[in-house]
Amino acid sequence: MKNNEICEILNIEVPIFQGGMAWVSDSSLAAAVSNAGGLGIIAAGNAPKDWIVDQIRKTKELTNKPFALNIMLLSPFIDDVIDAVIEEKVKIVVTGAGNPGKYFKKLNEAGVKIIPVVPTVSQAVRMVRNDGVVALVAEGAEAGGHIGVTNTMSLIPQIVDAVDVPVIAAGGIADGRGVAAAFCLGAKAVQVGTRFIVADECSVSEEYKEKVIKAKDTSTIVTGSSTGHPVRILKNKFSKLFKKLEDENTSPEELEKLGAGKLRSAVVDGDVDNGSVMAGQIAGMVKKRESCESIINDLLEGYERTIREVYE
Ligand code: TUI
Repeated sequence: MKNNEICEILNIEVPIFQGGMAWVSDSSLAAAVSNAGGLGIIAAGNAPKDWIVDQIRKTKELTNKPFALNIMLLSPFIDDVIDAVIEEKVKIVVTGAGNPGKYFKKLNEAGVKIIPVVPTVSQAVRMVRNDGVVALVAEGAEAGGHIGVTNTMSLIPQIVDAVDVPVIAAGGIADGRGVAAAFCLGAKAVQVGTRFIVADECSVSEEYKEKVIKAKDTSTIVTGSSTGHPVRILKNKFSKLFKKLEDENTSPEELEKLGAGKLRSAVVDGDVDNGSVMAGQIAGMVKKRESCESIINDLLEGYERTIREVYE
């Protein structure tokens, strides 16, 4: 699995991506994952250009290895983010939460390797028609944050069959068994989000980490389906209220107001009751705080153990 097709394209050692999670994936987390041989990803989220430039520069100070920037296409600063990519010479961009079509030309001219995250086969097919798209992340609805509707088990093989670029599987993967399963479905790499939230190098509040560690298999719900932006999130006072208001047909404008700034409250201020604690369904299995290197080694060892057991 090491040094496979994806590793060759991106010049990384291990085909494991750390998910670009808004407010969570900063230079500290991304550099630690890249230093451990995976692909560290800074999340631009809704952040302004100066924060993004600062994080890119910090990451370059912390690692000589390849890293990526995740661009959240709903960001109000999206044009500035694209400029930051080009000015700071970021070599790999992962896009999410929308169609990056408008930005392909600019990124491609700058020689950026583009890896769109897609939740459907039709999006996947559309994305690979563009120059510069070297791979796709196929993200199943087990994932935390903004999601589609199809689950990983069904989504991965269908996207693998539909495109001729390597596919990175995401959504519900947090140990070596999940990595092995993804590879069995035809993926050439995995993207892991939730497990990296509790990594030593992840700067989120202790309260956020504790909330993930305490989660069970049934601890997430999906809010925002009525506004067209479904988000998987841990159950708490905030998400239950949001869901209740949604069920009562509250207007999208009011819901948007209610949600504004809530991810930051949980990640930065540690308000895990009134804030938005995004995490995937696999949170129930994430129990241990450890370094990114230790997580990557465990994913690799677990993958190898699983494959051996399958063949026994
Ligand atoms: O982007 C994610 N996960 C995210 S982004 C985020 S920040 C946020 N917060 C609140 C509301 C919305 C976003 C938190 N988590 N994952 C990748 C992903 N991309 N999942 C689904 C999609 C996606 C959705 C629609 C990709 C393309 C797409 O295209 C729509 C179109 O118009 O073509």
